[in-house]
Amino acid sequence: MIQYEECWMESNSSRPQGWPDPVPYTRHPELRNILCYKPLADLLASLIEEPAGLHLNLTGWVSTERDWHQDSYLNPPWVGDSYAAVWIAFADIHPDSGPFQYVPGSHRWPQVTRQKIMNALEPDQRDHRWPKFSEIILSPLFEAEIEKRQVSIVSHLPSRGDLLVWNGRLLHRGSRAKVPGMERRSLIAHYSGINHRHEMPAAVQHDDGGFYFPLETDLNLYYGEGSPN
Ligand SMILES: O=C(O)CCC(=O)C(=O)O
Repeated sequence: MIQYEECWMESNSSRPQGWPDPVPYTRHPELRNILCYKPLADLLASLIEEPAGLHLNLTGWVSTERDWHQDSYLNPPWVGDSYAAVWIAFADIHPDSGPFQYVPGSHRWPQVTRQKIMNALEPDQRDHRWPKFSEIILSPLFEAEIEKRQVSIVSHLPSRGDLLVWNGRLLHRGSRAKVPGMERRSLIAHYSGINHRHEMPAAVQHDDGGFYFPLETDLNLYYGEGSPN
């Protein structure tokens, strides 16, 4: 199991539609075709200044309801800013469905570090569930920072086919749906610079130009003894 992907187990695996595991792109060429599409690969490479390798998919069709976080502290420290994520709308997104929200400019705030947040957790909270436990501590602090700085929160309400790219330091969340369970069709993908993930197998280049990490995960954790598709 790979650490960052583990971070999403709690809030990703029980959502309807999509796949409960974090790496369906390793089994489905259709996902690789979309997410390694050359114009997207070129855009990501220009932003992080190195080719970007795909390593995480969130494919459920409701909000993750994952509260405020930055992706940077969820990753190992050596990844640094060689990181970007994309949010692709598969339908027009309704404001009541728990849209993706972010705080413009928060990528320039002082950074939360993984070391500090780990130190703040109880020893028995430092397993794969640690991002959920860290939320309990961090969400009120992020809320207070938003209040203190008097900054606005943007609800991302894309039309079908729109694509948003965000920086690993950006404060963001999957907001709580006003209508519980309301559909929110999206494909979310996370990428790291291919030279910044030495703990992962070497990235593979897709025919279309983009890269992906050929990660293996224990699918029994997500599918029991059933075979995934
Ligand atoms: O849109 C969402 O539900 C949240 C996605 C998110 O926070 C992420 O991919 O890091």
